[in-house]
Amino acid sequence: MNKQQLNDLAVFGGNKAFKEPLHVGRPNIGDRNSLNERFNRILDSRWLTNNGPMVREFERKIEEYIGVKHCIAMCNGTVALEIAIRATGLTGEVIVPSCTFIATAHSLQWQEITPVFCDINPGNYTIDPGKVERLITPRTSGIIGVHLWGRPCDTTSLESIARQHDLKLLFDAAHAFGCGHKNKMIGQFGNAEVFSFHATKLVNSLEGGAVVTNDDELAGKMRLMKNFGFSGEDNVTYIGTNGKMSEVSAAVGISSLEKIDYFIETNRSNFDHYKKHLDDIAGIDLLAYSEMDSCTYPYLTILIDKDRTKLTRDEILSILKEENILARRYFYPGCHKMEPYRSFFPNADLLLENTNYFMERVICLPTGTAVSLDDIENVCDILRFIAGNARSIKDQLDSKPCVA
Ligand code: T4K
Repeated sequence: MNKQQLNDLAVFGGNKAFKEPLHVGRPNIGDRNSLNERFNRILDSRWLTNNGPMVREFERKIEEYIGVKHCIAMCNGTVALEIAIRATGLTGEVIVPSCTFIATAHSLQWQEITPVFCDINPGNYTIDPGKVERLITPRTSGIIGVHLWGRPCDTTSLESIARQHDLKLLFDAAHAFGCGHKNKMIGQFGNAEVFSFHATKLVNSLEGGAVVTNDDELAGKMRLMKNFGFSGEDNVTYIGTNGKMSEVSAAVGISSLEKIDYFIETNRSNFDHYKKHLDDIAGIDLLAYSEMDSCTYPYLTILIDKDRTKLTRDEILSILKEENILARRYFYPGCHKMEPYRSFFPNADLLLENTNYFMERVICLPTGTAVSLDDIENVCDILRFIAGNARSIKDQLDSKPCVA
């Protein structure tokens, strides 16, 4: 890092710390040789989609990895959620956290099911089971927990509430492929769990997703639903959609899955490096992962306490952006503050105190195999410089507002 004085910051005219943008979600890339070999096999076979051999192999490998009976691969995580919701028979109202990516809520509302937003537990940032029960009404048909940023929900409490109130329980596990909880892999909880294999995820298939379940009947329904409801060449038995994963996506997914240990190890080492270099910066707190769970460290999340940093989260984000550090405030401002939910539930804020607290403070920093330890040190040094010079930066920003 080469920042000695305020004017060295790019926001005040200095050189950018990174010549090229440092993204949050740079994809992990699987082994190219095995990938090219798989692409050739696909082209030679002229089987490009619709439950081809690559998709079946990807599904089998996921079933083995997670230890579940069924994996149904799909074109993306959002469609996988929509299909899981429909196949499980959810209707009316479903309780979900607001502190999640908008796809969790949209996959319900898309089917005219009302997402009822629940606050998160400040201990692990996932849906607070203690608050779920208060939201149950006669119209409630289920709960969707989200293993946010790869942190497992309190599955035991949620399973108990679901059993007691005869509700279905799904998990949006988009961030949690490869994570373990209570000596089981994520994917083994609730009626079904949904993964995303989007480019930015630990394991990716370009675009892709999957539902995993131990329920034979549910799995059968989802297989039909993802292929227009066809149960034979010209026999449609369900309303369905096109949720199929292509062979190319499955090939990328398999090659990515083969490298998962390396991806996890890199994320862990990145996390440790951030921890070491951020540890003593006042007002910047790195969110820990629980030692009780086995983690993949997919998101590197910090909270900014502006009372201590003297700069707001958004001011710090703007300064980082000028340095070419494209950090993100995932998942600001919370689903309840986005349309159509903001209009549906204008008073949602009153019940979402912890969600609002986190959404105002969170920053996700770059991690993954495209980020080097030097990059991380550079990011941390800049954060340290910002925190150490916050008052003068604030004065200079106020006199010359930054445009980022
Ligand atoms: N549930 C949850 C809790 C989720 O987080 C998500 C998706 C879903 C469900 C739905 O799963 P999918 O239907 O997506 O499978 C991204 C992703 O689009 C989304 O998959 C993800 N969660 C969400 C957290 O992040 P954006 O709008 O931030 O993505 P984008 O394209 O701006 O990419 C993020 C960063 O990654 C950028 O800095 C650029 C970089 N990037 C991205 C791509 C696609 C690359 O360097 N290379 C790439 O190829 O939403």
